Amino acid sequence: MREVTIALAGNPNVGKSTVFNALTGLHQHVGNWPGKTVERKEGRLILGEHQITVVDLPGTYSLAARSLEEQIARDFIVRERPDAVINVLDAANLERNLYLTAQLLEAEARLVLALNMADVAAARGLRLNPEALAAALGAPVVVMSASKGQGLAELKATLRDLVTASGRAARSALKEVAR
Ligand SMILES: Nc1nc2c(ncn2[C@@H]2O[C@H](COP(=O)(O)OP(=O)(O)OP(=O)(O)O)[C@@H](O)[C@H]2O)c(=O)[nH]1
Ligand SMILES: [Mg+2]
Repeated sequence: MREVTIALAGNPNVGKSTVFNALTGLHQHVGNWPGKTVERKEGRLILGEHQITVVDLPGTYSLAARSLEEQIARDFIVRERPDAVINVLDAANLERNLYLTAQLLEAEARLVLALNMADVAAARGLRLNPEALAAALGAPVVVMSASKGQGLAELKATLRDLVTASGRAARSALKEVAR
């Protein structure tokens, strides 16, 4: 089994921890970020042959590193280089949420977009176009209502595709070319 790390990033209160709990169940460890008072939650998820460590990052509006939370999120993404980042977004406030997405893309994180709170968006009459978003950003997009367990199976399937050996090989080949 290959060790894979996936981080959850997103604005405050968009459902990151709900997704984290749904993915890792009871296999969680809660501590603090080294030298900080901010809580660090890590969990385990098995997908096929992959043993995955899932890290729930603090909620941030950007990676500018102005606050402790932003600094922690930024350092983890830039230094630890997780195999994938699940960017959880509030589908009812997409425009505001996509600011962080742009910064994650700039940091060359390998993203999966989880358009969460789809139930809230639908109740407000908003129509989501995940295909257009995926095409524009070059990242897979999953529509979810995490608190209702909706979209979880699709998220797991997407993650599984992303962390397969071929995905990793393609990425290291890309890195070689970019050098
Ligand atoms: N209606 C609705 N509520 C949701 C959904 N996902 C999460 N919630 C609720 O939204 C609230 C915030 O969820 P959390 O998972 O704590 O959000 P978070 O992103 O971890 O928040 P911070 O860690 O504070 O940044 C909770 O009350 C959840 O139950 C969803 O898809 N639909
Ligand atoms: Mg949380």
